Amino acid sequence: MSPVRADEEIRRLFVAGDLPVETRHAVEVWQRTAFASHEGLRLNHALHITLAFLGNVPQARVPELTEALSQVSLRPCDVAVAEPVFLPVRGAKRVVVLPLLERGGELARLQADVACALASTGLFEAERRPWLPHLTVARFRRPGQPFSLQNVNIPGFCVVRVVLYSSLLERAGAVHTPLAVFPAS
Ligand code: 2AM
Repeated sequence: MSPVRADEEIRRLFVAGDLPVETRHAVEVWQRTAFASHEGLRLNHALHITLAFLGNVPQARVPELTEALSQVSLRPCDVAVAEPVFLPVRGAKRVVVLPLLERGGELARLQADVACALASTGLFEAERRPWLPHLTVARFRRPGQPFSLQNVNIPGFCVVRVVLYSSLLERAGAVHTPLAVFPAS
């Protein structure tokens, strides 16, 4: 990866699959009840399926990423929402996630294609650990212990668009701004 110059404008970037509005609402309803009495966690309302986290990238290189992503063949992906999991698996927990399940592997293929397209720019290196499709629903303020959570009953949904997001870390939480949207067809 090329070094970043001190005078370059930098963006913190990631690529994610978006949720249909009904799914977003269903997750929010579940979050409100499930975490009502857990003040040690911050609910995540910026719900998305992270496909690739790029981190800091010079603004001038965003068009290259957009071009690479536009070459990916995007097909709609059907997924089901599984019961909540506390991560990391070992040790004190940092997040609560809803894993996503799929039958045909389309979402996993989409993630691999996105990662490959991004890697072709030299601005992204795929993670070695296997990708876990999930929605992060809450973050521990301090690493903590798991607790029992209400079952989820959120209908399955279809991922129909992929978005290149810029993430600005503010005091009140991250602000995510879409830079480019890629609809599935
Ligand atoms: P997650 O919440 O789906 O796990 C934007 O910051 C998104 O990128 C986050 O929602 C998070 O995805 C993911 N992310 C943030 N920091 C990351 C890192 N250091 N490595 C991998 N993914 C990261």
